[in-house]
Amino acid sequence: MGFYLGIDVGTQSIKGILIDPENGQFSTPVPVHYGRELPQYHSGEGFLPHEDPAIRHADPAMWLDALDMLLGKMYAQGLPMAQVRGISGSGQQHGTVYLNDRFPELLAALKTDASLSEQLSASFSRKTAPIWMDASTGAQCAMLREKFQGSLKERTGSDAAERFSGPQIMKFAAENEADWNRTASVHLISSFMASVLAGKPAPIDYGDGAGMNLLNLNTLQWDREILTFTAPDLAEKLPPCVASTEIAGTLSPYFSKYGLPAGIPVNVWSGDNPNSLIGCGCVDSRSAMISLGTSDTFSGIVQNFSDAPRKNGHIFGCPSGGFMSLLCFTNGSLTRDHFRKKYDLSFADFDRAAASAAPGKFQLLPFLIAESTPAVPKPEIFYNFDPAEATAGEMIRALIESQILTMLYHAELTARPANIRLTGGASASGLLRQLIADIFQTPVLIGSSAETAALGAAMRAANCAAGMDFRELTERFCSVEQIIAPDTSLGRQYDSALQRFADLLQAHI
Ligand code: XUL
Repeated sequence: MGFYLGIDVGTQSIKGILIDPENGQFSTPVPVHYGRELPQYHSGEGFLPHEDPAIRHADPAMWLDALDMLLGKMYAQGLPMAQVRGISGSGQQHGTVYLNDRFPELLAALKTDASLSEQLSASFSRKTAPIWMDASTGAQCAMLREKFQGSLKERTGSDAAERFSGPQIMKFAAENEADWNRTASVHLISSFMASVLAGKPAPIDYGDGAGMNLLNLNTLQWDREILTFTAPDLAEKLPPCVASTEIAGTLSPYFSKYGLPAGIPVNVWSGDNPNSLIGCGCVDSRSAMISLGTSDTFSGIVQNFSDAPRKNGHIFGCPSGGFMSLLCFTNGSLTRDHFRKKYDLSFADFDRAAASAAPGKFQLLPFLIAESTPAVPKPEIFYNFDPAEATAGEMIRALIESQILTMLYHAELTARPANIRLTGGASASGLLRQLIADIFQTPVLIGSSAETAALGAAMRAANCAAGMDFRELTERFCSVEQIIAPDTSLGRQYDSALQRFADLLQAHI
């Protein structure tokens, strides 16, 4: 039945994985790190340096070069590219790519003797793409809130959020009128990359489309009234929005240079969170997912939009049907890493230092960069202890525990989930695994792949191109390798830590 390719265009790197559904096996993920392998883009952490910490943009040509480099690496490694029968992908959510009217013609004319960036850079109507870490649209969010009040969340599944595509488009259209007029289409990173593979403009899916503050989740159509308020002629500039199971087109002959067969189905791409939910093996509302990546996220599945949590976070389409809830905590791994470097510790010593401190003793609000949940536009750290008196271990434990307590606090759980599927780079840490189990008092399940966004994309490719059922794919690819049981003797201690964390939040935010 062949192989299926999943590609994940993340914040700091792009990754590819091949799955073989017949044997339930997947290849070792192949990565390209933008900062290290594409230094010409000066984007060490995946975005261009800017003196204003609220401005976080990337050069979209970097993602094109990364795609060429990734497929080149996979081909050179001898992976069975000629036997690939379908492709799908995952993009960091919310980022927008602005294209002029030459985009369709340049896509259709791709030649194998030049790179993607050489051939497609002339189609950008805006040189840079704001990514999900951008928090510069406070004024636009305020306008959206004033105009639509609570109905924005009732319609789009989210209150106005700085990083969401709608407020970003609104800002660009208002501040750069001439460039906006030259913009013929606005794509998400996911639909932009799918367009490149398909050699023609691709639709946006309900999973990633819901992260724009523009899609009405009651009707699954772009909300005309919100579009009109956001930017002139936006309705004409957005691709259609479709279910995540749809085909975007067939693979452009350009990719034959990497041994891939032209004409195989390209599934519409989705966001990294909807893809991770699939790759993690979350198939129903009993499981929750925590992803510890550049950002930390907490997600669950609901069948109906009307059943979704209402107060915090966001609702997106779930690629296997229904909807997913998502809480995004911007201060994830980058913040853990900052503390690790501050104390000059290796990863193992970082964990050891935290393990040496007492559980649930101190809490802090770790907003080292602008935070999404709760919305905190300016970096600031608040403590309920004197940081000058704390040991490195106490400080690190306070950070990690508070990052988990904020998930529990904001998750609006009516009952603890039956289990938590854990993914993302930092999920390799034994300490983080145990602390999540202890603080949530819920078993934590570790799957066989940490690259759940790329794996989920590959599983979606097999579903789209070969009609394989998601439950069957989950059984084959999402086996549980390890179960971490909570230490029930710590339940009471963490209940009071949660109360102290809530008091700290209420005192400052
Ligand atoms: C979700 C969010 C991040 C990005 C990058 O709303 O902003 O999780 O998708 O991972």
